[in-house]
Amino acid sequence: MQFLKRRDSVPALKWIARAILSILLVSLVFASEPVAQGPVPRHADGQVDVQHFAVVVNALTRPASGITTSLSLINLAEPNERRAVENEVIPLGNVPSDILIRGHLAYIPNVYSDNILIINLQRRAIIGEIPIRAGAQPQSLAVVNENKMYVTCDAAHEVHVVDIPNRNVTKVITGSFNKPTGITLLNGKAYVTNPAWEWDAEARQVLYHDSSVTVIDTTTDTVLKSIPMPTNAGGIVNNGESTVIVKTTGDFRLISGNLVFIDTTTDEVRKTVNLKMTPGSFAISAEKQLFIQGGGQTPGLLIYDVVTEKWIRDKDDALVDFGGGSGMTFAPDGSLYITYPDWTGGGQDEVRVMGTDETLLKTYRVGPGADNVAIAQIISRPEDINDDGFVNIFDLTIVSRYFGETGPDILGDVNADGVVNVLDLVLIANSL
Ligand SMILES: [Ca+2]
Ligand SMILES: [Ca+2]
Repeated sequence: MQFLKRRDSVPALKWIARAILSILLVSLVFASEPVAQGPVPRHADGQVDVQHFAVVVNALTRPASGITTSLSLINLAEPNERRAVENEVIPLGNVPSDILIRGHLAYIPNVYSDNILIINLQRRAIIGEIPIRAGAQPQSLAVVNENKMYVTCDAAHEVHVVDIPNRNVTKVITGSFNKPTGITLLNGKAYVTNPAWEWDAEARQVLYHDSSVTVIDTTTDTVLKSIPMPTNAGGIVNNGESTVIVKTTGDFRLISGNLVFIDTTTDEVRKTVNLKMTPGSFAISAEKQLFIQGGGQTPGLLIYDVVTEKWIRDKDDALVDFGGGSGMTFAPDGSLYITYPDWTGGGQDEVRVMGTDETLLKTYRVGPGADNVAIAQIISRPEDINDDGFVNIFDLTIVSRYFGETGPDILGDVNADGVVNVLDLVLIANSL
């Protein structure tokens, strides 16, 4: 590998760069190198640009009608509801099931494509993928640290550990999993829901086995405990302190859903609230209020206060205007983004934005089968050369590889001045 080219005309700078790189190389002897991607767009003056978006996963596939899965982007700074939306900007895989945002990157697992797509939201491009073992069926994602991501794989009854910089699965966690689906991280542990359902082909119905939450130590990637749950535990969130909240759905017939509160200091169930209905999706606000969609028979948005452990709006007092939604997420300003997918393919898919005063602020028309939604603050980071969402030693390595090269759009030219030199190394070093 060639690290320095003879075109650099300043011997002193070259010597400094060579010295820096020698030190780096020593530390990189055992580190594998990631795949380098194309240049990142940026302001020529090096200004950092922050853009606020809602990112919507459109999950409907209907090949006969030309409908495929895609991502829609909603520019939250654009007041005009039509102009704010860029629909179907990026094609997705077969049944996208989650979205996780890290900086300018979105990670999207596709259940039947055996992968997690990596998307650069700024450039509106797929920049790579993390392959998942065929048939494992990736469901939900959680980032443990800048090197490690967990993905629940329900058909494999496993949680896979992803090496983020190298974009591959390096470890598989097995244990008491049964269709692992939801995941949340709190205080050095991962909590994974096991809905434990099974399709009984002979009886042509779903069977529900013993549901549970599996607790994983995120340092050692080992299973610590299995906590029994009521029927069909799926959604899982935490309050940022010492409580994990699980939503069980029941069997859609006789058994109703529950909210189950786990104390993470003991990993025991502290409280169970019978919802007396079949709940839909749920989300937790910064004020620790749970917003829960009532199911088919009881549409409406319910609100439960985790702090006082009381209903703010129960099913007799639900917000009917915001019922019937699918994906839900809170923006930093406290407004709630709710997707309304049109699964018929009729194109009536919407995102409704509910303000903190429970009024409708916006309605955006989005792509077919609008399901998961996430909020992204896309910060222009030209220092992240390899597009893995972090500025670290891998980016320095790439600068070293292209050191001394000149011309437009060279990989490693962080400040876009047409040359890869010590200034680019310094910019990355300052962002470490
Ligand atoms: Ca990087
Ligand atoms: Ca430069």
